[in-house]
Amino acid sequence: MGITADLNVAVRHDWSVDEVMRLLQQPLHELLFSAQTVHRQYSDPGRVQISTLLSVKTGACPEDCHYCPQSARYDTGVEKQKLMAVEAVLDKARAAKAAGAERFCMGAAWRSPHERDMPHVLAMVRGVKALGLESCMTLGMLDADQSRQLAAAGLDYYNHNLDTSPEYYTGIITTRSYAERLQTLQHVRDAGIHVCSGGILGMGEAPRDRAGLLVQLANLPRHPESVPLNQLVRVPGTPLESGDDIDWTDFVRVVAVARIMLPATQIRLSAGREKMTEEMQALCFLAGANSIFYGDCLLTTANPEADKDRRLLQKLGISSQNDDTELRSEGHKNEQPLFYNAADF
Ligand code: SAM
Ligand code: DTB
Ligand code: SF4
Repeated sequence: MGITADLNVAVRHDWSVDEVMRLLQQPLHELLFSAQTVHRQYSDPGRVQISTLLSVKTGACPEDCHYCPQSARYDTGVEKQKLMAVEAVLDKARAAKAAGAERFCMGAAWRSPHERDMPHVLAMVRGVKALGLESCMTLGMLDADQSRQLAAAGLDYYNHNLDTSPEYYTGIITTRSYAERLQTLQHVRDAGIHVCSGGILGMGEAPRDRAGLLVQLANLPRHPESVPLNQLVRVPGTPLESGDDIDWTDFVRVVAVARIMLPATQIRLSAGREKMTEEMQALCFLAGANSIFYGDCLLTTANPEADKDRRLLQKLGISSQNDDTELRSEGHKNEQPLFYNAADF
């Protein structure tokens, strides 16, 4: 196929949808080989970054995202919860750190944060940083001033997903535009916060929409430092409660192509792992995924139990990125992995 030579693992910002479609259509073995070639030039394939999520404000969201259990428009049975107290959030952050998380991600079911909420979320960021954790927030749309305030508090990452291609987007969300999402990402970037932006696969989109999403992310002026790839969690009561799931090979293909297009980015295997087999997750890691959400719960839905994930990573010989234990004495080739500090990753 010869695509590996052409890739030249450069950090590019000029991808076309047709070009990405050709990559997505590669036989899986060719694509995996190319993705691994890129991955090994930028990262240790035996390490994954570990993030833990907490919903700090749950449900009653005014937006209409068709996938989301937290929209006030759908009857999903999600229990509403007002913005949590800062100390309660920090208790959860301490527990996440003790369990081995490197990054603590706080999510709020808002269209955008209200001014009265800002002092509280800023205190959460400062508190999480003081624990020695990386901080991430996802609070909806931000303006320039809110972005600067979060940056000044020490926020490391802001998550704001493009979700899908611009073309497919209008059938999924009507209450905010794609352009508004891009504007928030620009504010976050301008404020000096790392950008975390990705999408959801399995919402009925065509392969061309998957390519379109990846092109949007890769052609940003700077690549997002973090790209979460979620497999749709179908929640009863949402407009997307039923439909055909994405085929596992297509999901793995998107991970591999994301790795090729975004060589230095952390690619997170995010929501949907509950329904993925261990074999599929292993293939996603082989395709270049190098981050996961760790902990029994995502925002409102289940994630694999922490023990199960620990066992899976151990079986695969993968350790956490912040683990000081030297896995391999030299490089990461031809060495038997020595298992890390298994008690806490
Ligand atoms: N309200 C904020 C916003 O939407 O910007 C932040 C929280 S929102 C729940 C964060 C992201 O979670 C969404 O952009 C979407 O990509 C993902 N998400 C929500 N529901 C999901 C589901 N059922 N399956 C997979 N991903 C989902
Ligand atoms: C992201 O891309 N996935 C996470 C995080 N960013 C905030 C959220 C997944 C939510 C899955 C549905 C739920 O648990 O409510
Ligand atoms: Fe609200 Fe975010 Fe859910 Fe959309 S994804 S309904 S903005 S919580």
